[in-house]
Amino acid sequence: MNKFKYYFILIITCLSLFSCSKDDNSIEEVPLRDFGEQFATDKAAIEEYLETYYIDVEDPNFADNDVIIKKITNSDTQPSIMSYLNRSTFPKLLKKPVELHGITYELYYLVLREGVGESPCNVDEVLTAYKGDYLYRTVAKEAVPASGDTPAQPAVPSVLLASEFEKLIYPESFFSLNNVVTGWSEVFPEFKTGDTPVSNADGTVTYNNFGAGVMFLPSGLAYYNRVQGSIPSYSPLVFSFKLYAVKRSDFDNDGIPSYLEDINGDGNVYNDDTDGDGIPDFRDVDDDGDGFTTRSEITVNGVITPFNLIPDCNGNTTNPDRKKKHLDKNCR
Ligand SMILES: [Ca+2]
Ligand SMILES: [Ca+2]
Ligand SMILES: [Ca+2]
Ligand SMILES: [Ca+2]
Repeated sequence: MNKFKYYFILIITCLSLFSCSKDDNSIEEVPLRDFGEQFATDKAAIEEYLETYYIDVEDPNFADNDVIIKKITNSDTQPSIMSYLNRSTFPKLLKKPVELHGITYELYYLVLREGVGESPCNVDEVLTAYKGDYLYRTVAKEAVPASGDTPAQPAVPSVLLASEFEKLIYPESFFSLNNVVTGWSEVFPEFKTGDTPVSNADGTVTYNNFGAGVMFLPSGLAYYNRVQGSIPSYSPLVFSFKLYAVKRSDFDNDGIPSYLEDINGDGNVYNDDTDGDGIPDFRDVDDDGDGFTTRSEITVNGVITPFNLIPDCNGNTTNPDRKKKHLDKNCR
């Protein structure tokens, strides 16, 4: 029996930085920081940011969900972002646990509006307008006593600041959530697109009622030790974003879109492995491991059966819970 399997080669990237020693020009390896310790540092910075910054709405009607985040100068009129935590109404700040690097990250994201259309799964493509900032702390200065003609210098505390590194207002191309920072693939599936886009006479497209929010990523869910453009290594990132459109992927080209290979329906396609061979269904061309490719199993006379017309074990095409029972070899 032939087994049709694709085996993927993992490209192991070197996770170490190298630097030159000034003394002898030898290469010195800089070890990666501990993920748990770095997350604790990033979490402190993110929570300070959430406590000390507020949302200044550019459009008071929230029609376009354009937000500018500013430092609080008057706590009576400027509620902190943290004050929206677990609120029953929008804006709503939520926390999502993410298991990665042997630790559990707490990922904060602010929902300005959920959207009314479809949600991407974590390997679909998204069309998004977004703005990105990285968080950093200024260096504290100790007080310097007066000396001779030099007057005394007061101590200057460290301050948490945000610096914009990227802004995309009119996106033209899609990003694969499988190919961006981990935080994006965790947060975008929590949002939906909007109404059907309206094409205008001048060639532009108008989007309405799309999902919009802000995500606050610890560096472990962003670039971690890597320097990315102007972003220093180990930077927490803040992205405000609007989800305009979703493009479905079919990674294994088996005729079933990746999001429909999310058998347990948690928005994550990496933890669904029907035959338990270590290759998740969305990358497994033979999901049930019976030696027949999924594509051949759902193709009749060269035409792939649409997912909603694939019968389950009982020949039923209307049972929404049938998932992929049709691929269970026990059915045949
Ligand atoms: Ca597929
Ligand atoms: Ca899943
Ligand atoms: Ca598998
Ligand atoms: Ca099969």
